[in-house]
Amino acid sequence: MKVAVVGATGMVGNVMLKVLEERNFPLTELIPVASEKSVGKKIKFKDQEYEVVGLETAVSMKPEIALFSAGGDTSLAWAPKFAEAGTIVIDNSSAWRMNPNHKLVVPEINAKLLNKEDKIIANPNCSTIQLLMALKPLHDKYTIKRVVVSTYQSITGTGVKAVRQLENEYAGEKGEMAYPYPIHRNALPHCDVFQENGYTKEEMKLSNETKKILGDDSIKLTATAIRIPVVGGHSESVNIEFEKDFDEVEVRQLLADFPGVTVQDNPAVNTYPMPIYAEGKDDVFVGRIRRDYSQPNTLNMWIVADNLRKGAATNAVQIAEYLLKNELV
Ligand code: 11C
Repeated sequence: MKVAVVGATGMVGNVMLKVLEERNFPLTELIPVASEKSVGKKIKFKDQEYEVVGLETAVSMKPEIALFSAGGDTSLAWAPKFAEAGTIVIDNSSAWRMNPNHKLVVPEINAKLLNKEDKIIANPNCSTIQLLMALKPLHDKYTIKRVVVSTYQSITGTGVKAVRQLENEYAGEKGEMAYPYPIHRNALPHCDVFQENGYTKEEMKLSNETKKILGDDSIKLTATAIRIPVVGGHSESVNIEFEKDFDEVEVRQLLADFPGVTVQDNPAVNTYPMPIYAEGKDDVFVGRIRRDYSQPNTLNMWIVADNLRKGAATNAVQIAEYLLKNELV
């Protein structure tokens, strides 16, 4: 099993390599792929060194699977070339997510849709993945009518330039800016670019991807996405109105039973999810679970996950594992 990691020198690519190694993914050959300026660099994987190659070379090596995290343009241009060469692409960009010919997959939710025809599979946006991991078991039981979500997103979602901006500002040094304003000691109500409807792209991804993954266009979702000076993960304050009434004890049980979700909810001893705890972990953490007293059938909760792990790399590797387990590759 030859596996290519496209964007291997980037933030998500780096975590993809880590996750492949940790989960002991049964690859026989790793093909780290990056842009021309990184070609020839060495990457260590399982005590072995691999040389970074360019995209053209990687296609000619015909990997069985390619995990892509190199941006939408690279994905649009190169994923079809890999697919033509017989490679299954699992793509972490937004390029294919809303394309009706491609599946948008969170393995715990809808991997069953996958079949041998799927050559380019889309990995959802990080803030969508963690939200849906907590919504899915509740939607199945009580049917979601409307969701109001506010996100508190890690600077790692923007990339290495944003991490450097925060570090420079923290150290009181000048440097390149990833954001239009300082991020240290600040909160920016601005993730990704603004659209004509007043929402940002990130906010609309939450709504559109939710409908596609849950296979239910009737779910109403409105989002406000905020960037905060945090590194370990994204947090989300979520208010959900259901068709049916729920039992709080059952809600906790449904969440605790869902694979990949950990309930951290004991206010009496100040137990609740936080990015500082979620960092480096694969699970999605849910807490502050409580009935919204202001209207019927409505629940509040707080969801935290490492956006580079379950929000990106881990989800992509889990898709690859599913393909393997079900002989789809
Ligand atoms: C952020 N969610 O935190 C973004 C990063 O569509 O895959 C990932 C963007 C995407 O800014």
